[in-house]
Amino acid sequence: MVHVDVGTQNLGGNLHNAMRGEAGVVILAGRTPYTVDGDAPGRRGRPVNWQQDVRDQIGIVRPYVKWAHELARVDTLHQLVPRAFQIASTEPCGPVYMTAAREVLMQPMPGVNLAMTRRALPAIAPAADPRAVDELASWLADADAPLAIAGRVGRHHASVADLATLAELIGMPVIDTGDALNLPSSHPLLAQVEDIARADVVLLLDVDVPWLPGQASPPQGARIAQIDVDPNKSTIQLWGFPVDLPIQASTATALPQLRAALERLATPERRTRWTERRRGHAPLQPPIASAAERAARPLSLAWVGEALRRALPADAILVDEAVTSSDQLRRAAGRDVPGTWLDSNGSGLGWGLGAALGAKLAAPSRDVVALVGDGSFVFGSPAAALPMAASNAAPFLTVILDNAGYRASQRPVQDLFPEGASVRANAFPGVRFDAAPDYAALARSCHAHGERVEDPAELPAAIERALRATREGRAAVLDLALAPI
Ligand SMILES: Cc1ncc(C[n+]2csc(CCOP(=O)(O)OP(=O)(O)O)c2C)c(N)n1
Ligand SMILES: [Mg+2]
Repeated sequence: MVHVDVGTQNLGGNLHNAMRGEAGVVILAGRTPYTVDGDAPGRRGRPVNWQQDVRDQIGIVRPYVKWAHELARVDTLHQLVPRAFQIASTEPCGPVYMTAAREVLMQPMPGVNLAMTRRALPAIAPAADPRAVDELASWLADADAPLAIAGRVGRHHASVADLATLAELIGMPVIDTGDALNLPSSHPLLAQVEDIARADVVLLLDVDVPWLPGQASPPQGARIAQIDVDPNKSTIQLWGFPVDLPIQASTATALPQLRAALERLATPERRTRWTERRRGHAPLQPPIASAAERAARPLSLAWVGEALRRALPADAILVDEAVTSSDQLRRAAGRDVPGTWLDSNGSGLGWGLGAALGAKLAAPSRDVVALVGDGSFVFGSPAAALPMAASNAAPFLTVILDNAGYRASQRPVQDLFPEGASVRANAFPGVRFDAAPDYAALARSCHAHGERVEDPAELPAAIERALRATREGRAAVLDLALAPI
């Protein structure tokens, strides 16, 4: 619930994230009162009621919402409000937006009809066309080097096991983009980006950006198939990835269908081949921090990831907004249980703290850890998020990967202008923090446990102290001193 146009604008990048992450969020915003005089209760009475009367309030959110509506009458609310929830939670899920003026909200409603709340259900997502599944199965059965690229498959937790079983059956390596936990991070068939360049059949599963230009991409002759509830990527203007067999379906339904189709094709010769493929894939090396990494000061990411892996129970939920630290941490922190790695799927930083708060509210008995960059920590409004954690009994742990700046913003300057003025002068205005706050003190001022960690030997104990604080009901913030950018 947000305040008219200005509160809507404050949703900012998180509305983008909700769309990209297919989060079914129902947003209700005020709309300035319609009437100036007359006797309708709720008419205008303050300067803001004119100031907030903007030309197109819904236009602020239009590119990001699946549906938006100005609630103008009380006698349609019993239909429109359930409809908002229905649309938000039908796949692909996403935000919806409603506005309501005070005159509407203050009108009496004799006899509330709640029948529609039970009869406006999210639509059942589509299964895949059986002929298309058979065709895809025949491609995969006889491919030399099949490869799946999984984006949001693990949003449906049961699909993680479905993907693993399918991959194991036919010996198909899987790239997990990290948009969700798609395959357990200890799974032997996990693949890396370089493997794309060797694939002859590529299967895109709920993935928005399967590879990057200039990095590994499939060979010219590779056949590319896709299973996605929105294979057109209709919310992205230019997509530009070639697909030879786009199948519109929920992967939750289509992966078991595909496995059944492959079982039907499983002759003894093929099974032998699939087993060879499976054995031929070299599992990624388990990320173990070296002695040097364990002792490094400033702290190394390898050691941070390992210390977290040792301290956290298997069902702890990690919320990832670690930006340039994320890939390495994801591997090192080792997540095997579905739903234990959450990512915004978008690019609006400032999501992590609120997302961790939400995760903790949803799973109060589990440890919830936000992994955030120092920039992202500030974007996440800690002075709002931490007190909210206190007042809502939702204590989560925040780990700040503190490299004293925006590493992600410094990199393109170095890459695109290697001889440029910034590189030559080693000066990156606005990107390196020369007056950063004391994050641990900031946390303590917001009812949270707060510590800065510089000594690698202290890290495990500091994590234990912070986790203990959260388990005793207090949010915690660990500011980890990485090498400054
Ligand atoms: C709301 C918002 N503003 C700006 C950006 C652009 N941006 C992308 S990464 C980044 C730096 C993030 O810094 P930090 O969280 O410290 O992570 P690091 O890059 O240092 O790993 C910025 C500013 C963004 N993605 N979202
Ligand atoms: Mg940073």
